[in-house]
Amino acid sequence: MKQAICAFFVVALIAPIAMADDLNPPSWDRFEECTTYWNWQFTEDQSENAYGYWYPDERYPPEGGLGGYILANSTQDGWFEEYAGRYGIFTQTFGSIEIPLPNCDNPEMDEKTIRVQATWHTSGPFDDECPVYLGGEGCFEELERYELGTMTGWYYGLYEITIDYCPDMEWIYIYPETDMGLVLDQIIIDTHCIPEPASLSLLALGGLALLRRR
Ligand SMILES: [Ca+2]
Repeated sequence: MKQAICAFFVVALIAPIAMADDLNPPSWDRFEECTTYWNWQFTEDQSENAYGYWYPDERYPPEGGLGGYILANSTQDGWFEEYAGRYGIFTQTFGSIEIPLPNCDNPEMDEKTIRVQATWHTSGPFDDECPVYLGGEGCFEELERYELGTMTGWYYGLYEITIDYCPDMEWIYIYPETDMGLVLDQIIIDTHCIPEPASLSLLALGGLALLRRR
């Protein structure tokens, strides 16, 4: 019984951290073929890693391929166990971070959607114009940005981009406001390749709907 009670409290303590701010999980299954999932909660200080690499707390597939880390800006990165009421905080005093992600290498897939969820503090705010950028492609669309709670200083953002091919690797950049650093509580990235453009599927569905109405 005592063990059961202990187990309950351990789960109760861990669960809120594990859940974090995964407020908008993707519509696709995270663990199916040609999806990837990367979750940085920054639960441990990794500022001493070689090359400024910060590895995710969770990832799918669990291993394989080069990349799958946040590339911090040389030695200007740091970590707080607690900052403004949140736990496990990555900080960088200036500049962007880069995230190279290995991905599904399947030439039969010809459309990819990438979704980024992030939580940051106003003392290291995101850029207003283009906070999340896909190398060689352009800005992600900002679908949501709002403060978590009242006057907490913590903001949540949801970003998405769809491209009409499926590269086996992509580089994602996250930009702070000019001359400001980054203060991050979490980053969650999901990628998903599909074999035909969603727009064609939607057209086909639309056509079916029209036929049914007749
Ligand atoms: Ca955190």
